[in-house]
Amino acid sequence: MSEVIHVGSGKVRELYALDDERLLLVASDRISTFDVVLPTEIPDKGRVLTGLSAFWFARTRDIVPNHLLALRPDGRSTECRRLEMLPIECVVRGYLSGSGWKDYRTTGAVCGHTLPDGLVESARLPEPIFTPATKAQEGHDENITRDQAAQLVGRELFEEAERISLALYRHASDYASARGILIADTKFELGLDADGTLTLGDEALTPDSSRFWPADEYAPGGSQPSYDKQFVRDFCEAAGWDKEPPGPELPEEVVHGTRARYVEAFERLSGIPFAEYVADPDVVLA
Ligand code: Q0N
Repeated sequence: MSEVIHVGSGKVRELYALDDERLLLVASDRISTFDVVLPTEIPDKGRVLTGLSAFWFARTRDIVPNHLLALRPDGRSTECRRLEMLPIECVVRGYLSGSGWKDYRTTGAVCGHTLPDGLVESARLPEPIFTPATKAQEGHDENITRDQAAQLVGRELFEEAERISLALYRHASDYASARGILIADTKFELGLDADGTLTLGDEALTPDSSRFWPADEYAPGGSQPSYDKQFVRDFCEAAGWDKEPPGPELPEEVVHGTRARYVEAFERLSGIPFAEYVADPDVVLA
């Protein structure tokens, strides 16, 4: 039995070394809310996110090359090209929410983008904006200005990362909104391959790396329901949980309702029945 080298872990994903050039990215069924991983898993969540990410990778290869080499038959593991990751999170926002809304309310700007006066929470922005953030080892990523980001990666790479991120967001948000899902914002991780080519890594355009909102319930002027996690949030609020770990166990109906939302997002966006993906993950690459 050879040693498996654990390269890194996120709240809900693990990364292992396969060899010098390749990594294995494994998406678990764990779910986090209010920044805490809950003790109850959502069956198939890791498969849904892996399949959706692979679906987008296959459809955005003309915009930017990506790290995906192969999907494993389990549907939750991907073999990836090892990259040298940029030290910034590439965030794009099409709507004013989360830290973007917070920064706008206090300063009128987000990451150096001055925005029109009078925008309400969840407002659609006149144009999507690139709002880079630092990669925090612990706690929250911190929004930084374009100049700070350019200092971290160099002006030329910064400009290419911005152009790629905006193009990916525009493509995906147009596609998703036509299928009833608003992508309020999203985070990309870009890195350099062995040839120095800027390449899309991590998972992309999933509900864990983005804010998905149901388009038919969109009502600017307050916070929006989450496409995927709203049942979980509502349960946690009603349970009176103080948002400190450990989080509450989820009841069966919340687990099933949440699983159904993930599967629905997969099917709406990909147009592929989830059972077909489970039977043969490569269907999302066609
Ligand atoms: C890498 N992270 C981010 C997954 C995400 N292809 C790659 N090459 C080199 N490094 C990385 C990737 C990718 N993807 C990405 N860390 C390393 C955070 N991780 C945390 C664990 O789960």
